[in-house]
Amino acid sequence: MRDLSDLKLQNILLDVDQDGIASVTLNRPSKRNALDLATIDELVDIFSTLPRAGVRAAILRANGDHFSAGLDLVEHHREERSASDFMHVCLRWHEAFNKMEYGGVPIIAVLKGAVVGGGLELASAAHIRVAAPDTYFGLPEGQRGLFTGGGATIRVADLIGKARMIDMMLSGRLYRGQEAVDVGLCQYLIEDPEAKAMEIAQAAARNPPLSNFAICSAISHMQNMSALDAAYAEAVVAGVVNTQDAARERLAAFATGTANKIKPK
Ligand code: 1HE
Repeated sequence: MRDLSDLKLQNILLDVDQDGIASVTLNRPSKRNALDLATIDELVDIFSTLPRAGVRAAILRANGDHFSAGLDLVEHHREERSASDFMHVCLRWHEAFNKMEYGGVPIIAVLKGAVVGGGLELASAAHIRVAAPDTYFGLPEGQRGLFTGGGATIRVADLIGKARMIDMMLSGRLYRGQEAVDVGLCQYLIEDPEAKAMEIAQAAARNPPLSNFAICSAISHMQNMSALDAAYAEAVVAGVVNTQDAARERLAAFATGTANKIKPK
């Protein structure tokens, strides 16, 4: 187990509770949790370390009224970056978000206020999105003379489809409320998203870590494969996961009638 306390963090708070559930809290509320390069570096560090630190699930949340206002536009303006500089910035964003999506630890994002631009790219790298009623989603890159650079063309298009993403970027359309759920930007819209996210994280944490690893890594990898290769990879992963000791114990419980049944409450 690597020690998470070795990480040097300025813009993000990190805490792990007794059930192995990590709270990863964006903590730049005075800047509406805009993502500067230092914050992205911290996300890389955190999400590279979590899977090897025995963490069973993570909740990604933010302090202040807004989840994230996206790319730190002031830093971007100040740095006067070259094309090559910004390409490397984007590659670092991809490193952070790929560590999240492919790391094998379930990540539940708690959303509120603005989830815009790079903030939406960050949220879409989580595995589950739980939104408060005041949450709104936007891709204002077009209005700023910018383009997405943190994976929206892959993950946001995957969530809502290409046509809706292009509409958001061209027209500045914002999604909120039930419509945001209906198009796929979030899965839950709820008065107390913190409590809901914790409930989901605790449920996920009761699954064997190897099962969660497959769910939160293999599915994303398989989406990138041909159907033939994905079917092959699925069989290989299932061979490993479905014969683990933790599965044998649970199957024995089912076979002897002591396991829970899968029924709506
Ligand atoms: C920021 C940022 C930011 C706020 N970068 N500093 N993202 C955007 O286009 C969204 C830009 N932000 C906003 O539209 C608004 O700030 C909000 C609607 C999110 C919030 O409004 P409000 O009235 O609560 O706050 P504010 O007064 O606008 O901002 C408060 C402070 O946060 C202020 O700093 P201060 O030092 O003057 O107090 C703002 O400058 C700062 N702030 N948002 C830097 N984004 C990999 S490519 C991704 C490309 C994108 O993400 S494009 C989308 C960019």
